[in-house]
Formats: sequence, C-alpha cells, structure tokens
Amino acid sequence: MFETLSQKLSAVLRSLGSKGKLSEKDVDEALRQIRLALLEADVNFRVVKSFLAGVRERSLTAEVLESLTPAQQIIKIVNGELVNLLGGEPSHLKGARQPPSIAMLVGLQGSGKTTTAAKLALYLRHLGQRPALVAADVRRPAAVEQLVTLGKHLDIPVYNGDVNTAPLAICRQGLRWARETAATWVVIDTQGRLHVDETMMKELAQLKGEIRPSETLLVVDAMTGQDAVNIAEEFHADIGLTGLVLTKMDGDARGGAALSIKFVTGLPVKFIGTGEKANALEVFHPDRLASRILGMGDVLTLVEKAEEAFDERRVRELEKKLETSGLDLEDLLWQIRQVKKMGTPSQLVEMLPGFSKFAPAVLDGGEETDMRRTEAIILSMTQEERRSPTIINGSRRRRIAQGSGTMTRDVNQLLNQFYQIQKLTKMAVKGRLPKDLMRVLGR
Ligand SMILES: Nc1nc2c(ncn2[C@@H]2O[C@H](COP(=O)(O)OP(=O)(O)OP(=O)(O)O)[C@@H](O)[C@H]2O)c(=O)[nH]1
Ligand SMILES: [Mg+2]
Repeated sequence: MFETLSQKLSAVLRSLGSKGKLSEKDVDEALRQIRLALLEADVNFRVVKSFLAGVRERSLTAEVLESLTPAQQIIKIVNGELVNLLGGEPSHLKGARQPPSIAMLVGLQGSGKTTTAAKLALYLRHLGQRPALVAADVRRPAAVEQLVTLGKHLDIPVYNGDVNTAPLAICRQGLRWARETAATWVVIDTQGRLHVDETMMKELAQLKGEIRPSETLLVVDAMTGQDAVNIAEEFHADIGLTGLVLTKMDGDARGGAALSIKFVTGLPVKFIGTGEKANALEVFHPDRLASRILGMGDVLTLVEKAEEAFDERRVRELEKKLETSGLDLEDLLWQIRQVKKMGTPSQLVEMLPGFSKFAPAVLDGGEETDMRRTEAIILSMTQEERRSPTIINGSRRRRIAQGSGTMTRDVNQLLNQFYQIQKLTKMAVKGRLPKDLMRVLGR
C-alpha cells in the first residue's frame, strides 16, 4: 500500500531539493504534482484541498523561501501536515474505570472483525492484560466457530453461548463469565451485514447502549477506498464510535481511505491490520506512516517489532556463546523463528529507510520459502547434529533431506551457508573483519 503515492511524492520532493533557491512558482508546481498524486491515491478531494492549503500557507513565507535550505523546510512542512492529517498523536485504547474494560467491534461483513478481535486480544495480552473474547455474531454459526478456533490457537478464552440466544443475552452472559474469570478486557465480535442497513444499526446501537463498552471500534477494509470513509461516517452517526481499525493495509489499495478517514470523520485510527496472522496488528502511528509515505522508512516500527519478538535474555546468551563456542544450528533455527515472528522478510525490508525503493529488486518473494525450507531441514536433524554440525556426513545428509522433504543438495547448501556465517561471526568477535563488513553487521 502507498507504493505509488510514496514513489510520486518522494520524486516531487526530490526534484524540489535539486533546485536550490525556490520561487513561488516552483512551490506551486510541486503542490500541483502532490495534488495529482493524492487524488490518484483516492484521497478525498476535500482532504486534498485542505492539506495543500496548509502546506502552501506554511511554505510561501519569506522565512522558508529565503532560507538556505528551502526544499528541506518544505519537506518538513509536508511531513508535518501529513502527520496532522493522519491524526497527530497515536490514539490508545481507553479502558473502563472498573475492569473488565469492553471493546466492541462493529463493521460490515468481511471487513475483518473476527480476525481483528483475536489480534486485539493478543495485543492486550502483550500489554500484560488478561483478555477474553465474546462471540456475539450468532447470525452465522460458522462465525462463532471461527472465533473459538482463533482463541484456542492463541490460548485466549472465548465465550460462546447458544447460537439461538440473542446477541444481547450472549454479551450479558459473556460479561458475567469474564468477571468471574477475572478478565481485564473483553473483546466482543459482532455480526456484519453486506451493506449498512437500519436493522443492523438498530441492533448494534441497542447492544452498545446496554453493555456500555469503553471502546466501540469500527473495523473497515482499507481496500474499499472512499467507501470505507462513507461507511465510517454512517456508523458513527448511527451508533457513535470511539475509533477505527483499518484492515488489509498490506493489500494493494491506493491508501486513500487511510489518508482521508480521520479528517472526514474526526475519529482516530487506533490500529491497522497488516496481514492475516494474529500478530499482524499495529498501533497506528501517524508520524511513522507519514515518513513511510514520504519514503523515509519506518525504523521505529521495525525497532518496536524487533523488541517484541526478541527475548533479550536469549540474545545475551547468544552473544556469550558467540565469544566462546560459536553459533550452532539451534541458534540459527531460533533466529529464523524470530524473523518469522516479525513478519515476512519483504515486510521487514519495506520498513527500512531507503530500502523500500530497492525492495522489489532485492527480494524476489522467495525468501519466505527459503526460510521455511531451512527450518524444515534443521528440524529434521537430531539435537546432536544441530549442536555439532560437523558430524553430518553423507548418509546423515541423505536422511535429513528425506525427512524434510528436500534434496541432499539443499542440505549441503544450508550447511555451507551456515559454515560461512559461523566463520564471519567468529571473525567479527575477534575483531578481524574488514571495517565495512563490521559496519554492516553492526559491530
Ligand atoms: N491481508 C489481510 N487479510 C485480512 C486482514 N484482516 C482480515 N483479513 C482477512 O479478511 C477475511 C475476513 O475476515 P473476518 O475477520 O472473517 O471478517 P469479519 O468482519 O469477521 O466477517 P463476517 O463475520 O463475515 O462479517 C479473512 O480471510 C481474513 O483473514 C488484514 O489485515 N490483512
Ligand atoms: Mg466475523
């Protein structure tokens, strides 16, 4: 998402930067191109107008134009206005005074409510909360099943009542159960319809009035562009929302919804969904998304994800091991699993500053398969083999290949790569690596 927009905007800003001194005409030409790029990305025209007016007003001052670095100042202004447009500060979940706090998820069919309910519960558990899920979508029996399965997978308790019970009664029972089990947050999954309709709105408004959630979040599919903005306006008018969750931000939508929805509805985007997996939910950070759109990379999100995924104690152990006995294949397996927790390699590269441009060239999409293959191969080894790979002779290699559904060639390749890594890390520890390589390895 935002790829085309990001490419266009960074091109405009780069061409400004190559000019040195700027005239009013230069700025207006740049703004015209920014306008086209935004409209093409399906950003609401009112939003575009207001955004450009803000940038223009702040840019066409003597202070900016006559400064030594007018282009840099304008880039900063564009970035600032973009952050504002996206909502300024991140907006966090608000809990109730008395636990359990309740988050009710609403939205159209297929927008991602059930998936988001599970993701949100997982997120809350990471924050040290005790989340519970309530399956209040009884219109579709499979929906209850879906949430129960997700809950089981994540080890998060799910309340599922009799599907012949009305949603309100289920919620009441679910809340009682949540209190009894000392849950601190309850996430309620509700039913969706194909279109906004009066019956659904009435039901949801009634449900909300009775259970009084501290968060009523609309889950909207970012791929639907301007429709998402209209849907949000309708839901907000009818039932009153506290925030938005934009899902499928990993898709190839042009980004218009994400850029317009806060301005049009006044509601903060609290989270974005970036994939189908349960950990693909991010707190929405306007400043980070702005720099991502402007091609400045999103180092902070990456750093945070890494912190979440990496067990610091394990990292220290690993460092110690590096200095003494060196890496073994168990360490490699652990690292692969860490990377997998953080997302796919291409998602990671996209977040690195300067890399997003090269991502398509560097990655051919095969990295995930490679990682999976490597994991399978290591899993087919005995513990002894993982710890002392040198004992892996020809017949062991054949056995491992067979066990992991790969070819002996793949096992050989993996072992060769591993020995290379081992050699490099050993040299790095001893401080014998060429300077450039040391820098790359961060040592
Ligand atoms: N790529 C991607 N897919 C998502 C995301 N969120 C949800 N999905 C997928 O979207 C589809 C619908 O998600 P659900 O969570 O079942 O949607 P729902 O709103 O509960 O749908 P109903 O219960 O039928 O109203 C599923 O295939 C999800 O895996 C996301 O952030 N990215
Ligand atoms: Mg659902």
